[in-house]
Amino acid sequence: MSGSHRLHQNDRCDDEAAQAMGAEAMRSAFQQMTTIRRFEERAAREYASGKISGFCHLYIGQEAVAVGALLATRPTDHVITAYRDHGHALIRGCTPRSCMSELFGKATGCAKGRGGSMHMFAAEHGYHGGHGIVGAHIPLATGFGWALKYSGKDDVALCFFGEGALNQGAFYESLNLASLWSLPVVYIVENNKYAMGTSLERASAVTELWKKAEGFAMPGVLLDGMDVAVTWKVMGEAIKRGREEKRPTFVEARCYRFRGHSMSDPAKYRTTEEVDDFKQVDPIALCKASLIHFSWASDDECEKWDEEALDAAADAAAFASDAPQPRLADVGEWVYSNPQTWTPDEATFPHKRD
Ligand SMILES: Cc1ncc(C[n+]2csc(CCOP(=O)(O)OP(=O)(O)O)c2C)c(N)n1
Repeated sequence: MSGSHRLHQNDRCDDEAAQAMGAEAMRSAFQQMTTIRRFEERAAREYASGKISGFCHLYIGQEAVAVGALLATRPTDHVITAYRDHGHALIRGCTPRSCMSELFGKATGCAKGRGGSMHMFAAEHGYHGGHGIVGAHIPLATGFGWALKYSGKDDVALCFFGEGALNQGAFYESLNLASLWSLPVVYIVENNKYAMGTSLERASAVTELWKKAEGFAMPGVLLDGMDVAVTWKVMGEAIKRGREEKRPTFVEARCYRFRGHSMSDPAKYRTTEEVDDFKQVDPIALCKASLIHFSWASDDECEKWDEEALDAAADAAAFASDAPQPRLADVGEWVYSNPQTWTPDEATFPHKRD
Protein backbone atom coordinates (compact mmCIF):
# COMPACT_ATOMS: atom_id res chain seq x y z
CA MET A 1 0.00 0.00 0.00
CA SER A 2 1.70 3.17 1.17
CA GLY A 3 5.26 1.91 1.66
CA SER A 4 6.81 3.04 -1.59
CA HIS A 5 4.86 6.30 -1.70
CA ARG A 6 5.58 7.61 1.78
CA LEU A 7 9.12 8.96 1.76
CA HIS A 8 9.21 10.46 5.22
CA GLN A 9 10.08 8.30 8.21
CA ASN A 10 11.14 10.80 10.89
CA ASP A 11 9.01 12.74 13.35
CA ARG A 12 10.32 16.14 12.27
CA CYS A 13 11.58 17.81 9.09
CA ASP A 14 15.01 16.94 7.77
CA ASP A 15 17.50 18.68 10.08
CA GLU A 16 19.89 19.81 7.36
CA ALA A 17 17.08 21.28 5.26
CA ALA A 18 15.50 22.94 8.31
CA GLN A 19 18.81 24.55 9.26
CA ALA A 20 19.31 25.77 5.71
CA MET A 21 15.82 27.27 5.78
CA GLY A 22 16.39 28.93 9.15
CA ALA A 23 14.20 30.03 12.04
CA GLU A 24 12.34 32.88 10.37
CA ALA A 25 11.24 30.96 7.27
CA MET A 26 10.33 27.89 9.31
CA ARG A 27 8.17 30.02 11.59
CA SER A 28 6.47 31.53 8.52
CA ALA A 29 5.98 28.06 7.08
CA PHE A 30 4.18 26.90 10.21
CA GLN A 31 1.93 29.97 10.23
CA GLN A 32 1.10 29.68 6.53
CA MET A 33 0.34 25.96 6.70
CA THR A 34 -1.84 26.46 9.76
CA THR A 35 -3.69 29.31 8.05
CA ILE A 36 -4.47 27.04 5.09
CA ARG A 37 -5.46 24.07 7.26
CA ARG A 38 -7.82 26.03 9.51
CA PHE A 39 -9.28 27.92 6.55
CA GLU A 40 -10.13 24.69 4.74
CA GLU A 41 -11.52 22.99 7.82
CA ARG A 42 -13.83 25.97 8.13
CA ALA A 43 -14.68 25.81 4.42
CA ALA A 44 -15.64 22.14 4.86
CA ARG A 45 -18.04 23.13 7.65
CA GLU A 46 -19.56 25.90 5.57
CA TYR A 47 -19.91 23.50 2.64
CA ALA A 48 -21.71 20.96 4.84
CA SER A 49 -24.10 23.68 6.02
CA GLY A 50 -24.97 24.58 2.43
CA LYS A 51 -23.27 27.99 2.26
CA ILE A 52 -20.82 26.77 -0.40
CA SER A 53 -21.94 24.85 -3.45
CA GLY A 54 -20.34 23.30 -6.51
CA PHE A 55 -17.00 21.52 -6.52
CA CYS A 56 -14.68 22.01 -3.58
CA HIS A 57 -11.31 20.21 -3.42
CA LEU A 58 -9.42 20.53 -0.17
CA TYR A 59 -5.63 20.70 0.06
CA ILE A 60 -5.48 19.35 3.63
CA GLY A 61 -2.34 17.19 3.99
CA GLN A 62 -0.54 18.74 1.03
CA GLU A 63 0.16 22.18 2.54
CA ALA A 64 3.94 21.72 2.67
CA VAL A 65 4.18 21.61 -1.12
CA ALA A 66 2.70 25.03 -1.82
CA VAL A 67 4.17 26.65 1.28
CA GLY A 68 7.71 25.26 0.87
CA ALA A 69 7.75 26.05 -2.84
CA LEU A 70 6.31 29.55 -2.60
CA LEU A 71 8.57 30.53 0.30
CA ALA A 72 11.43 29.89 -2.13
CA THR A 73 10.03 32.36 -4.68
CA ARG A 74 10.07 36.13 -4.81
CA PRO A 75 6.91 38.22 -5.26
CA THR A 76 7.51 38.92 -8.96
CA ASP A 77 7.63 35.21 -9.90
CA HIS A 78 4.55 33.71 -11.52
CA VAL A 79 2.44 30.91 -10.04
CA ILE A 80 -0.28 28.81 -11.63
CA THR A 81 -2.03 25.67 -10.41
CA ALA A 82 -4.96 23.31 -10.94
CA TYR A 83 -8.28 23.26 -9.08
CA ARG A 84 -6.89 22.24 -5.65
CA ASP A 85 -5.94 25.85 -5.31
CA HIS A 86 -7.01 27.37 -1.98
CA GLY A 87 -3.60 26.91 -0.36
CA HIS A 88 -1.61 28.49 -3.15
CA ALA A 89 -4.10 31.37 -3.29
CA LEU A 90 -3.94 32.07 0.44
CA ILE A 91 -0.19 32.56 0.37
CA ARG A 92 -0.04 34.31 -3.00
CA GLY A 93 -2.11 37.43 -2.60
CA CYS A 94 -5.62 36.30 -1.69
CA THR A 95 -6.79 37.06 1.83
CA PRO A 96 -8.85 34.54 3.81
CA ARG A 97 -11.81 36.92 3.39
CA SER A 98 -11.47 37.11 -0.40
CA CYS A 99 -10.95 33.34 -0.70
CA MET A 100 -13.91 32.48 1.49
CA SER A 101 -16.05 35.02 -0.36
CA GLU A 102 -15.10 33.32 -3.62
CA LEU A 103 -16.19 29.98 -2.19
CA PHE A 104 -19.49 31.58 -1.21
CA GLY A 105 -19.86 33.03 -4.72
CA LYS A 106 -19.92 36.59 -3.38
CA ALA A 107 -18.94 39.86 -5.07
CA THR A 108 -16.08 40.29 -2.56
CA GLY A 109 -14.42 37.10 -3.80
CA CYS A 110 -10.94 37.15 -5.33
CA ALA A 111 -12.55 36.33 -8.70
CA LYS A 112 -15.56 38.52 -7.88
CA GLY A 113 -17.70 35.43 -7.29
CA ARG A 114 -17.31 34.29 -10.90
CA GLY A 115 -14.94 31.39 -10.28
CA GLY A 116 -15.64 29.60 -7.02
CA SER A 117 -13.37 27.02 -5.44
CA MET A 118 -11.47 26.00 -8.57
CA HIS A 119 -10.71 29.48 -9.89
CA MET A 120 -9.01 31.60 -7.26
CA PHE A 121 -7.00 34.43 -8.85
CA ALA A 122 -4.70 37.27 -7.75
CA ALA A 123 -3.04 38.25 -11.01
CA GLU A 124 -1.69 41.46 -9.45
CA HIS A 125 0.41 39.18 -7.20
CA GLY A 126 1.46 36.90 -10.07
CA TYR A 127 -1.07 34.24 -9.08
CA HIS A 128 -2.83 33.07 -12.23
CA GLY A 129 -5.32 30.52 -10.91
CA GLY A 130 -6.99 28.01 -10.22
CA HIS A 131 -7.83 25.86 -13.35
CA GLY A 132 -10.47 23.15 -13.57
CA ILE A 133 -9.49 21.23 -16.68
CA VAL A 134 -6.82 18.67 -15.86
CA GLY A 135 -3.53 19.64 -17.52
CA ALA A 136 -4.95 22.64 -19.37
CA HIS A 137 -2.91 25.24 -17.50
CA ILE A 138 0.47 23.59 -18.14
CA PRO A 139 0.85 25.25 -21.58
CA LEU A 140 0.03 28.61 -19.94
CA ALA A 141 3.03 28.16 -17.62
CA THR A 142 5.24 27.47 -20.62
CA GLY A 143 3.87 30.71 -22.08
CA PHE A 144 4.82 32.60 -18.92
CA GLY A 145 8.31 31.13 -19.24
CA TRP A 146 8.52 32.28 -22.84
CA ALA A 147 7.34 35.79 -21.96
CA LEU A 148 9.88 36.04 -19.13
CA LYS A 149 12.75 34.98 -21.33
CA TYR A 150 11.62 37.21 -24.22
CA SER A 151 11.39 40.26 -21.97
CA GLY A 152 14.78 39.54 -20.38
CA LYS A 153 13.46 39.27 -16.82
CA ASP A 154 15.03 36.91 -14.32
CA ASP A 155 11.74 35.86 -12.73
CA VAL A 156 10.52 32.27 -12.96
CA ALA A 157 7.15 30.58 -13.40
CA LEU A 158 5.98 27.79 -11.10
CA CYS A 159 3.37 25.37 -12.38
CA PHE A 160 1.64 22.93 -10.01
CA PHE A 161 -0.54 20.01 -11.13
CA GLY A 162 -1.65 16.58 -9.96
CA GLU A 163 -0.23 13.30 -11.24
CA GLY A 164 -3.51 12.76 -13.09
CA ALA A 165 -2.33 15.42 -15.57
CA LEU A 166 0.76 13.51 -16.59
CA ASN A 167 -0.84 11.44 -19.29
CA GLN A 168 -2.40 14.44 -20.98
CA GLY A 169 -0.85 15.53 -24.27
CA ALA A 170 -0.55 19.10 -22.99
CA PHE A 171 1.99 17.98 -20.38
CA TYR A 172 4.33 16.47 -23.00
CA GLU A 173 3.97 19.34 -25.45
CA SER A 174 4.59 21.96 -22.79
CA LEU A 175 7.64 20.39 -21.18
CA ASN A 176 9.16 19.58 -24.55
CA LEU A 177 8.98 23.21 -25.65
CA ALA A 178 10.20 24.51 -22.28
CA SER A 179 13.31 22.37 -22.59
CA LEU A 180 13.83 23.04 -26.30
CA TRP A 181 13.53 26.80 -25.80
CA SER A 182 15.31 26.84 -22.42
CA LEU A 183 12.56 28.50 -20.40
CA PRO A 184 12.61 29.43 -16.70
CA VAL A 185 9.72 27.23 -15.54
CA VAL A 186 9.55 24.81 -12.63
CA TYR A 187 6.89 22.14 -13.20
CA ILE A 188 5.78 20.51 -9.95
CA VAL A 189 3.67 17.39 -9.93
CA GLU A 190 1.93 17.06 -6.57
CA ASN A 191 1.81 13.27 -6.51
CA ASN A 192 -0.80 12.49 -3.87
CA LYS A 193 -1.17 8.92 -5.14
CA TYR A 194 -4.74 9.20 -6.47
CA ALA A 195 -6.44 10.96 -9.37
CA MET A 196 -9.99 11.00 -7.99
CA GLY A 197 -10.38 7.30 -7.05
CA THR A 198 -7.75 5.92 -9.42
CA SER A 199 -4.37 5.06 -7.94
CA LEU A 200 -1.23 5.95 -9.82
CA GLU A 201 -0.36 2.27 -10.21
CA ARG A 202 -3.62 1.60 -12.05
CA ALA A 203 -3.27 4.54 -14.41
CA SER A 204 0.39 5.04 -15.22
CA ALA A 205 2.97 2.74 -16.78
CA VAL A 206 5.66 4.84 -15.09
CA THR A 207 5.26 5.43 -11.36
CA GLU A 208 8.64 7.07 -10.64
CA LEU A 209 7.27 10.24 -12.16
CA TRP A 210 10.39 12.39 -11.79
CA LYS A 211 12.11 10.08 -14.27
CA LYS A 212 9.84 11.41 -17.02
CA ALA A 213 12.08 14.49 -17.07
CA GLU A 214 14.70 12.47 -18.92
CA GLY A 215 12.35 12.30 -21.91
CA PHE A 216 12.50 16.10 -22.11
CA ALA A 217 16.25 16.40 -21.48
CA MET A 218 15.61 18.43 -18.37
CA PRO A 219 16.58 17.82 -14.72
CA GLY A 220 14.07 15.70 -12.80
CA VAL A 221 13.93 15.71 -8.99
CA LEU A 222 12.02 13.71 -6.40
CA LEU A 223 11.24 15.35 -3.07
CA ASP A 224 9.32 14.60 0.10
CA GLY A 225 6.31 16.88 -0.15
CA MET A 226 5.30 16.25 3.46
CA ASP A 227 8.49 18.01 4.61
CA VAL A 228 8.26 21.77 4.16
CA ALA A 229 11.99 22.32 4.68
CA VAL A 230 13.02 19.76 2.06
CA THR A 231 10.47 21.22 -0.33
CA TRP A 232 11.83 24.73 0.23
CA LYS A 233 15.43 23.58 -0.28
CA VAL A 234 14.89 21.52 -3.43
CA MET A 235 12.53 24.07 -4.93
CA GLY A 236 15.09 26.80 -4.22
CA GLU A 237 17.63 24.93 -6.33
CA ALA A 238 15.15 24.46 -9.18
CA ILE A 239 14.13 28.13 -9.05
CA LYS A 240 17.79 29.20 -9.10
CA ARG A 241 18.34 27.06 -12.21
CA GLY A 242 15.43 28.83 -13.88
CA ARG A 243 16.54 32.29 -12.80
CA GLU A 244 20.24 32.00 -13.58
CA GLU A 245 20.49 29.39 -16.32
CA LYS A 246 17.03 29.80 -17.91
CA ARG A 247 16.52 26.05 -17.60
CA PRO A 248 13.29 24.28 -16.67
CA THR A 249 13.07 21.57 -13.97
CA PHE A 250 10.50 18.85 -13.41
CA VAL A 251 9.87 18.16 -9.71
CA GLU A 252 7.90 15.28 -8.24
CA ALA A 253 6.64 16.23 -4.77
CA ARG A 254 5.36 13.07 -3.15
CA CYS A 255 2.52 13.93 -0.80
CA TYR A 256 -0.90 12.79 0.40
CA ARG A 257 -4.33 14.35 0.76
CA PHE A 258 -6.00 13.51 4.07
CA ARG A 259 -9.54 14.20 2.80
CA GLY A 260 -11.41 12.81 -0.21
CA HIS A 261 -10.83 14.03 -3.75
CA SER A 262 -13.58 16.60 -3.28
CA MET A 263 -16.24 17.28 -0.67
CA SER A 264 -18.49 14.66 -2.26
CA ASP A 265 -15.96 11.79 -2.20
CA PRO A 266 -16.39 9.10 0.49
CA ALA A 267 -12.84 7.88 -0.42
CA LYS A 268 -13.67 4.18 -0.41
CA TYR A 269 -10.77 3.33 -2.68
CA ARG A 270 -8.19 3.53 0.11
CA THR A 271 -7.94 2.04 3.59
CA THR A 272 -8.11 3.92 6.87
CA GLU A 273 -4.77 2.31 7.74
CA GLU A 274 -3.20 4.01 4.75
CA VAL A 275 -4.66 7.40 5.67
CA ASP A 276 -3.55 6.98 9.30
CA ASP A 277 -0.07 6.01 8.16
CA PHE A 278 0.30 9.30 6.27
CA LYS A 279 -1.15 11.27 9.17
CA GLN A 280 1.98 10.18 11.06
CA VAL A 281 3.84 12.60 8.81
CA ASP A 282 1.37 15.49 8.90
CA PRO A 283 3.40 18.38 7.46
CA ILE A 284 2.28 20.80 10.17
CA ALA A 285 3.26 18.42 12.97
CA LEU A 286 6.67 17.79 11.36
CA CYS A 287 7.30 21.53 11.06
CA LYS A 288 6.23 22.17 14.64
CA ALA A 289 8.52 19.38 15.89
CA SER A 290 11.46 21.02 14.10
CA LEU A 291 10.61 24.47 15.50
CA ILE A 292 10.63 23.03 19.00
CA HIS A 293 13.71 20.86 18.41
CA PHE A 294 15.77 23.88 17.34
CA SER A 295 14.14 26.15 19.96
CA TRP A 296 12.88 28.39 17.15
CA ALA A 297 9.39 28.52 18.64
CA SER A 298 7.69 27.31 21.80
CA ASP A 299 4.61 25.16 22.16
CA ASP A 300 2.71 28.24 23.38
CA GLU A 301 3.72 30.26 20.33
CA CYS A 302 2.55 27.50 17.98
CA GLU A 303 -0.70 27.35 19.94
CA LYS A 304 -1.11 31.13 19.57
CA TRP A 305 -0.52 30.95 15.78
CA ASP A 306 -3.04 28.16 15.54
CA GLU A 307 -5.62 30.24 17.38
CA GLU A 308 -4.93 33.18 15.09
CA ALA A 309 -5.52 30.90 12.09
CA LEU A 310 -8.79 29.69 13.61
CA ASP A 311 -9.87 33.30 14.20
CA ALA A 312 -8.94 34.31 10.63
CA ALA A 313 -11.03 31.44 9.25
CA ALA A 314 -14.02 32.32 11.43
CA ASP A 315 -13.70 35.99 10.47
CA ALA A 316 -13.51 35.03 6.78
CA ALA A 317 -16.68 32.93 7.05
CA ALA A 318 -18.62 35.70 8.83
CA PHE A 319 -17.41 38.26 6.28
CA ALA A 320 -18.34 36.04 3.32
CA SER A 321 -21.73 35.25 4.77
CA ASP A 322 -22.62 38.95 5.10
CA ALA A 323 -21.04 39.98 1.79
CA PRO A 324 -23.21 41.05 -1.18
CA GLN A 325 -24.06 38.75 -4.09
CA PRO A 326 -22.61 39.74 -7.49
CA ARG A 327 -24.94 42.19 -9.25
CA LEU A 328 -26.92 40.75 -12.12
CA ALA A 329 -26.25 43.90 -14.12
CA ASP A 330 -22.50 43.06 -14.02
CA VAL A 331 -22.88 39.50 -15.23
CA GLY A 332 -20.77 40.04 -18.35
CA GLU A 333 -18.02 41.98 -16.54
CA TRP A 334 -14.59 40.43 -15.82
CA VAL A 335 -15.47 37.37 -17.88
CA TYR A 336 -14.45 38.53 -21.37
CA SER A 337 -12.15 41.37 -22.33
CA ASN A 338 -15.09 42.87 -24.23
CA PRO A 339 -17.92 42.56 -21.74
CA GLN A 340 -21.41 41.65 -22.88
CA THR A 341 -23.47 44.76 -23.46
CA TRP A 342 -26.96 43.30 -23.23
CA THR A 343 -29.04 43.82 -20.12
CA PRO A 344 -30.19 40.58 -18.56
CA ASP A 345 -33.94 40.38 -18.11
CA GLU A 346 -36.20 38.65 -15.66
CA ALA A 347 -37.28 36.01 -18.17
CA THR A 348 -33.70 34.88 -18.78
CA PHE A 349 -32.69 35.10 -15.14
CA PRO A 350 -35.76 34.43 -13.01
CA HIS A 351 -33.66 34.23 -9.83
CA LYS A 352 -32.58 37.83 -10.09
CA ARG A 353 -30.70 38.75 -6.92
CA ASP A 354 -30.65 42.54 -6.77
C1 LIG B 1 -9.46 17.03 -19.09
C2 LIG B 1 -10.20 16.60 -17.86
N1 LIG B 1 -10.59 15.31 -17.75
C3 LIG B 1 -11.26 14.89 -16.67
C4 LIG B 1 -11.56 15.77 -15.65
C5 LIG B 1 -12.28 15.28 -14.42
N2 LIG B 1 -11.37 15.24 -13.30
C6 LIG B 1 -11.44 16.20 -12.34
S1 LIG B 1 -10.28 15.98 -11.19
C7 LIG B 1 -9.66 14.62 -11.92
C8 LIG B 1 -8.50 13.87 -11.30
C9 LIG B 1 -7.21 14.59 -11.40
O1 LIG B 1 -6.29 14.10 -10.46
P1 LIG B 1 -4.88 14.74 -10.23
O2 LIG B 1 -4.44 15.44 -11.47
O3 LIG B 1 -3.98 13.69 -9.70
O4 LIG B 1 -5.12 15.89 -9.14
P2 LIG B 1 -5.55 15.79 -7.62
O5 LIG B 1 -7.04 15.77 -7.60
O6 LIG B 1 -4.95 14.55 -7.06
O7 LIG B 1 -5.04 17.03 -6.99
C10 LIG B 1 -10.38 14.33 -13.06
C11 LIG B 1 -10.10 13.16 -13.93
C12 LIG B 1 -11.16 17.12 -15.81
N3 LIG B 1 -11.41 18.04 -14.87
N4 LIG B 1 -10.47 17.50 -16.90
